[in-house]
Amino acid sequence: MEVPRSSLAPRLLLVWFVVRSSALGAQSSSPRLRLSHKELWDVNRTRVFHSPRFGRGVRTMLLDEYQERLFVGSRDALYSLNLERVDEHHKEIHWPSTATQVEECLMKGREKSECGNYIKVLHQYNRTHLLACGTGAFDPVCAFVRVGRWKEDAVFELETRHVESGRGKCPFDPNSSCTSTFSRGQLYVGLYTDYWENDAAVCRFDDRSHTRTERDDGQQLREPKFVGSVVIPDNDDQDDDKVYFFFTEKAADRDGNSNAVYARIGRVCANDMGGRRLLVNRWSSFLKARLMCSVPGPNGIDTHFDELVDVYVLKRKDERNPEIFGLFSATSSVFKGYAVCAYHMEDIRTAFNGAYAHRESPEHRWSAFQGRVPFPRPGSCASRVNGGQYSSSRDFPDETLRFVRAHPLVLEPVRPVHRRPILLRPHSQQSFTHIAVDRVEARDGHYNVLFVGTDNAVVLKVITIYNQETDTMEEVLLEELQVFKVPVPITEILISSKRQQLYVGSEFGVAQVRVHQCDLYGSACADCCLARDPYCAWDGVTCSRYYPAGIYTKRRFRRQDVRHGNAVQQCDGMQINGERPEEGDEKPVFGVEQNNTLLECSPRSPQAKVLWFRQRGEDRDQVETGERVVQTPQGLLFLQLQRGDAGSYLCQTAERGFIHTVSRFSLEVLQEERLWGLIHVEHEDGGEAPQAPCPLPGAPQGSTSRLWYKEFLQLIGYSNFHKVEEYCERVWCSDRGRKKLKSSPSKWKYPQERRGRARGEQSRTPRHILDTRIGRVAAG
Ligand SMILES: *[C@@H]1O[C@H](CO)[C@@H](O)[C@H](O)[C@H]1NC(C)=O
Ligand SMILES: *[C@@H]1O[C@H](CO)[C@@H](O)[C@H](O)[C@H]1NC(C)=O
Ligand SMILES: *[C@@H]1O[C@H](CO)[C@@H](O)[C@H](O)[C@H]1NC(C)=O
Ligand SMILES: CC(=O)N[C@H]1CO[C@H](CO)[C@@H](O)[C@@H]1O
Repeated sequence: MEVPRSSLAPRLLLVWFVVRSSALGAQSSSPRLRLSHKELWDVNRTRVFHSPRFGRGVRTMLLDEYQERLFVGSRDALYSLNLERVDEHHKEIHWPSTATQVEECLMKGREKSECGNYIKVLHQYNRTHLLACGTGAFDPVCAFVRVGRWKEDAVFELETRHVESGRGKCPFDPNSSCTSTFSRGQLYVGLYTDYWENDAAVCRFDDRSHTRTERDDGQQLREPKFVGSVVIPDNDDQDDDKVYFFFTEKAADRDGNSNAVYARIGRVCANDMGGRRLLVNRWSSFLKARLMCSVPGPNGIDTHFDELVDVYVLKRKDERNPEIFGLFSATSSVFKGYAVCAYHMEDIRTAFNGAYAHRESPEHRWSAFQGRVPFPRPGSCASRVNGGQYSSSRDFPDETLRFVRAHPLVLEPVRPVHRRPILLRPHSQQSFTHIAVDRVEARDGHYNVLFVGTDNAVVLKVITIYNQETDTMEEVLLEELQVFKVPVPITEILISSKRQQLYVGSEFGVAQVRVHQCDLYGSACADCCLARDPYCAWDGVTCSRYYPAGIYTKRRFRRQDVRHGNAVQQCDGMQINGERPEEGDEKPVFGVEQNNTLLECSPRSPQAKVLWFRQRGEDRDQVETGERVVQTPQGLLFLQLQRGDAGSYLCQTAERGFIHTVSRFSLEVLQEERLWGLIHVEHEDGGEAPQAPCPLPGAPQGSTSRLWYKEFLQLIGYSNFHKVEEYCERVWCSDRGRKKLKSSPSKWKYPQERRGRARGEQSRTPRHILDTRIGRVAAG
């Protein structure tokens, strides 16, 4: 139903509250893994193509698995990238606007940057050629690009002799919204066809003919923003293929609320040639429906996400029934919310086969058209399904054509699967810009893995799990990947399931990112299970790629529980694989009396809860925190350390019922006077001191200020020699210390530690904490 959308903000706020307190929003929004760009590099999971001449980013991308190339349209350039390694052996076509074009563009008062040739349309035209169209300095152009038939042909050339006008196929303005799809020699486009952006149209072109929507017809299109398009067969008869367009348009409401918009799905027959006497070169089959994505609220008032941001069509084996994912936003002056809804073709077809929306005049409400509907049914195709009576839309009776022209809207909206979003961010700091979906077979079923791009170079990897019993949706945020160094908006995401790669486009370039890197979750069974990543399973040794049964039948067993993440059940009685076992070594930590000391422990997963215990003999008590002992995200912080604080501590994480001991510490408390005395002596003592095992950090090479640490140990009267020695090595011989850490057999690294080390810092510990740590003081 077309319900006018008036006061959005209060409703959204209400929903935000409801969602917050309901099971739907009860999950934390922390990812299991958060990887910075540098970290993605360090683990060899990404490559980035960034040509020096690469200007104004990615406008369009085309994946060609057959030729193993990724074609990219940019400003004044087309690129052909290597799918395996986007940053190696690329080919480039320079295709700027002509000097005349630029001159005329500038004369129209446009900026120089706008007068570039922005490639916005790029399709596989035939076995040997691509079709490319660009804005050509507000004078759209189209041309063929020769790519050769075989990958060995290795050609990439613009057919410069046949550059033709691209009017109607590509917009004038580089920023204009535009969508296109190509099928069987036909180009289907949704765009603004003119310089002033007055004429929005959905068009079809082949070599000889074209079809389009009516000009200036607010019933068909009203200031649309085009988002996506796809050709989907209805049945075995090709003549029944439909082209679907996704867009947002202004609502034509009684109350004249000019800001209200609706998300739409529009549909035409792929073979629609228009009528013979009526609707010449106009669609005889254009219909549209509202694409609904809303959250049920109390009192039956729903909050609607009406602005379609992006759409992804997940192809299946059954070509007729892909799954459709829409990324929506709802904006108010207060905040911006996002939602992802999924749609089944069955529901889409039902809507289009249902009642036509009708109203007597713009002052009336929309209702179902009650009169006689002509035959063939308006909006259907000239195909066998219609009795084979009509070989072309040109033969359709006038009555059918007149009806479809007057009733382009169907009454029932298309509702999402489960009648609710599968992903909901009612209150988001980030803007979501793009979505792509991969279908993954796991041990306990199939999962749709969503990859959602943001405006700050991040891709979120998420699965959502529907619980039938409670009719709720659980969102599992697996990874948060920062795919570009700079926080640019993500403008494209393509997936190669075959290669298990994402190709992500932005202003900065094209990044290739592997969709999974299971070992990063940790090598223990529990870490792997708790991650709930359908791509990953524990194979008895490591967390690695999960292959469904039959592909690698040799594998004895695989532990994975995506639905519940029940590590207790999956990994019961299993060796935690030598990784910080329950009875592992205690890490010695030295604090100075009256000073601050941090026992560092951050959980593997930001989703885990950290618990601190103090061990006294057999007894283990939870540490009482308060003003002096503070639990921070970096660990347990002691302010003004006291002698009584000395003892054994352990840090545990709890996650989905699984308890894991992360570290054990033995905290020793040193007396301040003795330490100070010692450091002073050393500084004044000069060259006579015997060689220290390594120079003090910051001290010039060969400096006299060297510390003989054994003497130091004796001075502070330390009995437990080994531990202190180890401590000193760590503090003073930091390089060696780091190397030692790196080569340690445990592969696991905490995300935060990794991040810290990558930046050449110790950790993300705040500066003031670092500065008060004994390491600093002792180092002088
Ligand atoms: C990095 O990954 C590529 C595959 O993307 C592989 O060919 C290469 O050997 C890897 N390099 C290292 C150092 O692991
Ligand atoms: C497009 O829009 C952006 C911001 O909305 C603006 O900065 C830019 O100049 C516009 N034109 C082009 C050619 O990108
Ligand atoms: C593909 O289309 C181009 C442009 O029309 C044409 O020159 C070429 O011969 C075609 N190739 C094939 C294999 O049909
Ligand atoms: C040995 C040591 O670390 N001493 C420091 C303890 O804290 C005080 C005040 O915070 C410092 O002045 C000492 O240098």
